[in-house]
Amino acid sequence: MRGKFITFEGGEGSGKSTHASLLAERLKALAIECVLTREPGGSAGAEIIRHIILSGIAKPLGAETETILFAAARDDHVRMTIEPALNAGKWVICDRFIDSTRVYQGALGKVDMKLIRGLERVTVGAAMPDLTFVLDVPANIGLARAKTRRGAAAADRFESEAIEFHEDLRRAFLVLAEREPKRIVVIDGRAPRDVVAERIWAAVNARLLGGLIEVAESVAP
Ligand code: Z5A
Repeated sequence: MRGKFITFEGGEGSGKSTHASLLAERLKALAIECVLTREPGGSAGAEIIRHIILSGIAKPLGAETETILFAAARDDHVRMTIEPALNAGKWVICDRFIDSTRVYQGALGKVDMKLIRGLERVTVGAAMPDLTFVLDVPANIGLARAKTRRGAAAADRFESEAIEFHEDLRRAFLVLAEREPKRIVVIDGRAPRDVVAERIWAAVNARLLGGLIEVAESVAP
């Protein structure tokens, strides 16, 4: 049986990496094999493209070119990592995926949605997420968390954008979630880590495991 595909989305420092990894551990504890991956990156070719994009050297080439670079990375990632895992019955948990392109390059970068949807059709194919979490935190909280975690290292291409950019990102993710309620679940990422983790687990259990696993009470998203 084909595995399930779960993605985590949201602004900087919203907790995507933390919760993608906690969810993978929880699934493994139930003997569900899973692959934890990320975008941009997640395969050898895509990691090279990640380095190019996040260094900022492609920024002067414009938002369309960056969009095409993200798509090239996704194409390699889907073919080399995601599809083989899903076909082998493994679950795939990915830190960022198509919704990041729709928001960063589409809603904020003003790249034509026809180009974005066209690239999605070519790169994603059947690998559409079964479930997507948008971790929602105010931009100032997310950026402060990302800064603490980064320490003395320099901010990357997107982290160094103005606070208004990050607030617009937050709103754009919420708009996407409103449009696709069957796939996208919004989780309040300001809550303590274990509360957020329980809310995510409750949604995975209800939507993908048929409610078979007991979850802690009082975990409504
Ligand atoms: N991008 C794009 O433009 N288009 C695309 O199509 C794709 C991506 C796929 C990738 O950056 C960049 O590429 C990204 C969008 C763009 N923009 N930027 N920058 P990245 O992979 O380097 O970083 P990121 O995806 O933005 O994630 P992040 O900044 O690493 O944050 P995070 O994964 O959401 O958060 P975290 O690392 O799990 O947590 C941050 C800190 O907060 C950490 O110390 C945690 O311990 C702490 N934390 C987590 N949860 C909590 C709670 N609940 N309470 C308190 N503290 C917490």
